[in-house]
Amino acid sequence: MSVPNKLLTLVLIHQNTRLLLGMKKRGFGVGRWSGFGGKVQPGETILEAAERELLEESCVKAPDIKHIGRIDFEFVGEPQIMEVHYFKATVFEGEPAETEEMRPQWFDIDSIPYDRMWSDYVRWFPLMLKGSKFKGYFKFEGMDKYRDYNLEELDQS
Ligand code: 6OG
Repeated sequence: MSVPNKLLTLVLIHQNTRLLLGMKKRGFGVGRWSGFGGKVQPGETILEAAERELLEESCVKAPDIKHIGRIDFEFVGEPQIMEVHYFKATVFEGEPAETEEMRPQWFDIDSIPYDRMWSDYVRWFPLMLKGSKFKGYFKFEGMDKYRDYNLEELDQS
């Protein structure tokens, strides 16, 4: 029997040459820099979940948040696919602040800490930075390496 996908969100705030990332302080992906996001709850849309998680984890709201991509992650040995929906924003309201889950920090787009991020980031980040939409699939073996992947660049967003 097939298992329904686990729906997750991830939001990137990108302003010209800088990008806001958060250090994950607990739970899945702890110790890695990442965009802000989490699980879609029953009764909310994916967009609502993206906005809620962004606020909960970074203390900012992003009025121009836009869906830019989807990647399905398979973990070898696990039946459930993680379906992650990516969003991008260029403006925000409020001040990024540390929460129980994340410590936000601005990075220059020339010094993104790929070695301390999920290893898929280096593949799709260039598409996100240049304003393209994308769709992909990664098959992870453990937490660090992926065995297979494909990534398709869609139209410019
Ligand atoms: P919580 O379960 O803590 O949210 N996430 C990943 N992001 C990328 N780019 N690659 C991965 O490789 C990821 N695995 C998880 C999705 C988890 C957050 O971490 C992201 C969510 O934003 C497999 O609520």
